[in-house]
Amino acid sequence: MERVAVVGVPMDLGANRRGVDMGPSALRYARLLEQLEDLGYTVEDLGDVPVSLARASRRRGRGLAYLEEIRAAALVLKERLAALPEGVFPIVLGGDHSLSMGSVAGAARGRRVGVVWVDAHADFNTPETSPSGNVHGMPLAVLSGLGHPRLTEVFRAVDPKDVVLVGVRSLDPGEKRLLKEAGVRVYTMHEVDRLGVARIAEEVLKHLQGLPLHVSLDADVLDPTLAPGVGTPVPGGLTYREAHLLMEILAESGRVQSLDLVEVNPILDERNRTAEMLVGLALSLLGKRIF
Ligand SMILES: [Mn+2]
Repeated sequence: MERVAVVGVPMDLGANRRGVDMGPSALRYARLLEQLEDLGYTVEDLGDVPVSLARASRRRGRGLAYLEEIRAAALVLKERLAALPEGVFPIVLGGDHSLSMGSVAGAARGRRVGVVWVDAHADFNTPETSPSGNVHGMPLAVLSGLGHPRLTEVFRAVDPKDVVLVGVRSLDPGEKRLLKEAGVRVYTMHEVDRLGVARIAEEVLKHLQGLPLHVSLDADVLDPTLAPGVGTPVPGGLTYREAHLLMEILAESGRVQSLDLVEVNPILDERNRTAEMLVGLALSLLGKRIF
């Protein structure tokens, strides 16, 4: 692929920390588009998807927060990606991770795809298992067909057996059970330590053999010392080289066709280093090599 389309989703309605809506700007300021052009890509910035200005700080009551607002924004994203010409590689800039319901469903265009979800969390909660009611803890379950029917009816897009999680180190109890029942393959940080990222990446490619791949990269998979600008930091994350090596090996497969960069919160960041980390990883995934 030689053409890249960048789409921003300035959404924080799925999370309870304000500021992640500024993630798309931070990623653009980190020179994502210019550096992709330096790699030889033709890059088009499609701008941002409209997101409701409902104020997350004014949330009232229980239940799923901002279900309809999130659904609407993710649906616009889904339609935008599905309308891209074949051969254009979409990069979606978040925004909280609930946007990935739209990006995966849109990039898949109704076909079978493999999903590599690189995240400290599994985002596999349902309204029944979620401790918080925040939708950004649910998108991978929704994509797999589990969750609120208002979401699964439009975003169900993958077989959970075609989903692999990498870098996980924080799971809710109900989520663990659902992941096992659904047959999602999970590489926690325990496996990263034991097996190393190179072997995991090769196993991921083998497990998802023959499928086009969507990579959903949550900034909180990185160790918080490298990526402090996230709403839900968890100690013990991927190192700089582990994260790059994972991207480099996935890039070598030639099968990655779409990417999300999510959960960058510039308010919590230090001099935009979290956005810069994610941009560096995107470049590795799109073929930037050391030598
Ligand atoms: Mn996530």
